[in-house]
Amino acid sequence: MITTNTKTQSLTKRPAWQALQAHYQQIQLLHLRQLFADDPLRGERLVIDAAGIYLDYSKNRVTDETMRLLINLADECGLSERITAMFNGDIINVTEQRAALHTALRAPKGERILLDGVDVVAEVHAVLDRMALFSDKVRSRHWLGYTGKRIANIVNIGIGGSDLGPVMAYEALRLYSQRDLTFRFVSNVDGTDFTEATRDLDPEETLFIVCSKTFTTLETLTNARAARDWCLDKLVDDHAVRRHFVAVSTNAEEVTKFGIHTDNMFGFWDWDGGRYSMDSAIGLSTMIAVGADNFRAMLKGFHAMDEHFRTAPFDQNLPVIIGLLKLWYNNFFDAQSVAVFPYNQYLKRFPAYLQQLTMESNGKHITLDGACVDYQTAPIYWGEPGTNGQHSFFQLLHQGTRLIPCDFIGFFQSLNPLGDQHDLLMANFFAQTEALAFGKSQDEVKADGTSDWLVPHRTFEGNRPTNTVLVEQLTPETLGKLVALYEHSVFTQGVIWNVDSFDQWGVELGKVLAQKTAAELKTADEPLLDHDSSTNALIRRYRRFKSGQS
Ligand code: G6Q
Repeated sequence: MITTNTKTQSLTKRPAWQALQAHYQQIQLLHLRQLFADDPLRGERLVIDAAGIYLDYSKNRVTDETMRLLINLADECGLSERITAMFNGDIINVTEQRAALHTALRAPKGERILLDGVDVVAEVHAVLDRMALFSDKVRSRHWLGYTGKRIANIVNIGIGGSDLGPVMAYEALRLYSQRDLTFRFVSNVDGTDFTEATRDLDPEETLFIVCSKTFTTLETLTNARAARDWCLDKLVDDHAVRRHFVAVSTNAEEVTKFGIHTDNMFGFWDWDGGRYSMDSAIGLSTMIAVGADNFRAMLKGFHAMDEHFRTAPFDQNLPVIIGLLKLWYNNFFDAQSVAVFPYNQYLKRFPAYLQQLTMESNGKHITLDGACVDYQTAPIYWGEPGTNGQHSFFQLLHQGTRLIPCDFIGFFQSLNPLGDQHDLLMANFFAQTEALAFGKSQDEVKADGTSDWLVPHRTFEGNRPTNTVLVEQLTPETLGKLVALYEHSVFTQGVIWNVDSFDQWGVELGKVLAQKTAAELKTADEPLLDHDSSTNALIRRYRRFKSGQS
């Protein structure tokens, strides 16, 4: 167990960190053109081909020495021990005094992981089996609504970790989904979200999955109540709730209070954080969409990446290398953000999913020892599917003033072959990383016959680092691998930054902050406001507008 009373050496004082700093001074200006010219096999050497994923990291501003020093840093920070601790279910989520055992969610049946003497893998599979029975019923149209009509629409209500994973997975695996079922996702407390999601649905044919680990989250409970009213408006009888609502939660008491019978509840565990839960019962909508077999294939993919992460030497370890490279730019080149570009339309929600995974996990400035960091932690993650981004913000990547390391994710095979469109997509995919790395020199621009005054504008300095991640095809299994790849790269970084990657006190703060203000907005009497003058004035103005006095 990692406790807060063992002081670890400050990261920036570690010999490996200082060696990296000295090394950075030497190579910071080294150009990728030079690195490739010096080593004609670089593009075949700086690659990892493992677990069905091909990573080419040769277009990074690193030498063999950089990689050696980065791995030294991981070693010095005890990454191996921390990986073992995570897989063993040790209390690595120190501030919440919990294990972070999401890897148990995809452990194969029969494997045993004991937590407080209980085999959690057996529990996981018991829930998976119940989910499979339920989703089979819905998919075979045997789950009937209260009036006897077949359920045709599934609406997932949840937010944050109880929404982003399910939405991303549904979009990613849409090709594998049952097309005669409609899926919608409601997260925002803005009434527009619920209203638009249900506008064309018939309550008699609609099933709500209320996903909330705590079952106390304001947005989700508010939307769930709106859903119940919407349903009962037509179905009238309270008993209808049983046919039209299921819950995914760890809080049976609150689920019952809401009126959902625990027979219709699918559980998970406090050792599974929200943003690490898309492969738990939180993925019920995914399972209904793609079926239990595909869901299990996704778990198999997760598990394959878990095993790779657990066992591969660091220099051949995909999550470790990706994590270390991002850290290299973040902490030594002072890069502020990381961009992720899936060249696959089905992965359009993948960057949003990664934003939560990376920024909620490592957006921390206090170490496990309770000290304030003197280095940067999580960068800002963002992205869009290619090729769309090329026609907007890629300009900044190519010629702006900021260094933005990027991950390009592509697939050999299209799921929707259409003429030569996949070749065109991939041509762009390859061309972008090439252009970012090598740019176009002044001489090359001049040689094109460009007028002198225009030459600086048309010159691309290059040396913009990218990773290329190539996968055969987007399948449930490869999706599981990709998600686990990023989960573990986030963990790798969290270990080095020495932060708790599994708590989220900032999110908790948000959950209580609005409660007080909500009461002040609602009350009929003029409330006594004790915020700052700006917030007080804004609240008064809103109240005046509401009461028609503006
Ligand atoms: C995830 C976070 C957060 C959480 C949501 C929803 O790791 O804890 O995003 O998932 O706030 O919480 P509930 O599932 O409890 O409603």
